Amino acid sequence: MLVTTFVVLLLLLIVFVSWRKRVAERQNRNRPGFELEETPPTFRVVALGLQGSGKTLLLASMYQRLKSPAGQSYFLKASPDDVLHLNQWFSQMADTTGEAGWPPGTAKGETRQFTFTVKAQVATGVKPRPMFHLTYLEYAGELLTEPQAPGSTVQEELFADIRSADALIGIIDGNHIRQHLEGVPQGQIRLEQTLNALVPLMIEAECPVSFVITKWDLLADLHPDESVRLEIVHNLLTSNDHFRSLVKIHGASRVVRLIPVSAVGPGFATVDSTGRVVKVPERHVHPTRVDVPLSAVVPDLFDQVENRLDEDARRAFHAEVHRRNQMTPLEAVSSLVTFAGRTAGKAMIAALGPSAAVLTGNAVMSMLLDSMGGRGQPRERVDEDLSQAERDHQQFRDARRRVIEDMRRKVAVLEDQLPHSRLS
Ligand SMILES: Nc1nc2c(ncn2[C@@H]2O[C@H](COP(=O)(O)OP(=O)(O)OP(=O)(O)O)[C@@H](O)[C@H]2O)c(=O)[nH]1
Ligand SMILES: [Mg+2]
Repeated sequence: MLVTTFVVLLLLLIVFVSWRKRVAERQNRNRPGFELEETPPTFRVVALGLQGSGKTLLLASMYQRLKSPAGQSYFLKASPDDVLHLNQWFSQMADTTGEAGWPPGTAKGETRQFTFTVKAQVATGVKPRPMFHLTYLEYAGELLTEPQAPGSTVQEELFADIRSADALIGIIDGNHIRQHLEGVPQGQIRLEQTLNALVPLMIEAECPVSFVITKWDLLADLHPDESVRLEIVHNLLTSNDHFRSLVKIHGASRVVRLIPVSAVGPGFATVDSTGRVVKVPERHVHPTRVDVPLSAVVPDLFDQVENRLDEDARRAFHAEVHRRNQMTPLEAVSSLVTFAGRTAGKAMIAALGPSAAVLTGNAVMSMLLDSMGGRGQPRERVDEDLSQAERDHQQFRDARRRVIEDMRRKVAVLEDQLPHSRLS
């Protein structure tokens, strides 16, 4: 009898507690001004490359590849004015009829920041929503090597952008590598020049760094097996002391990548007897891996944060990821503020480095925690008991997680196909 009364009382208590919790949640939901929306954070990318190394064509080709969600869950949206420029470069590059030639090199005064919004479909029948922004600086390569004209500030601004970048991409001209391997002295000189200009700028960076070999199509004859081809290039680069020391320093806490790309694809161009890159008539562009360098930015930044945490902070971080997976969206939003104030949260913000992303710290933190939570386990269901706003938010977070997983997948495919793409 006593036991039955105790069990009944216990059940009543459980029912009462869960009812109070629901009432409190409902009150929270109706509280005016409670913000479920997150401001999409911005990650700044700077590609460092000398004059003629292929920065502009890579940018144009990358946008062309990612402007629709074909082959991945996300796509890039740019301003109409930026789209005009990107399309113009791409069409001129792709045109093998008549005298179209290549798009002209970027002039010193033409520095321009492209802002791409990474968008994804959150639910069927709903307009795609912005997940985050990526900015990409387009500038004249000569600014990296030539003295600044008196009174001009463009070079100073470029170096300030490099210092505040969330990711640096070192562009190495594949044509110079080809020349070097063929024993043409010019190739070796230009490659040395490139590394002399890039390594000092990258060595002190706190953000992830990667290297891109452009004009990969021009290296096709090096070896029939692409993996061996990259190994040859990898060995050539690591024979340079400065390059090797950069990889050693950065590789201690993060991945340093070597990504071979071609803005035009195999067989589109060739090198004539005077050493100029010329188009082959009637060929079509089939860009190679131009989407990978940008796809690696956010996953690499997040992995770097995790690698920089000490043992305790990492444990707290994983516990938070696990807890977050069980929470309602509302609980997840409010717990984020608490977590950001705790030691592990502060360590994470510090590990993000002096990046612009920190300004929108909570949104980045939410992205980071969610992206880790998605690894290997399905997200919790969309709870029947959630308000519409919470359900929307949950769907938004699920879509954002899919975007980052897709980006990770692209990098994983690269590593799988070309093991030498991992320098560290
Ligand atoms: N074969 C081949 N040639 C390329 C590729 N990308 C660029 N090129 C060649 O390299 C030249 C320079 O490319 P750009 O993209 O204009 O170089 P950039 O780094 O923007 O140069 P600056 O604007 O002067 O700093 C092009 O005109 C092409 O001849 C590529 O993927 N394959
Ligand atoms: Mg250019």
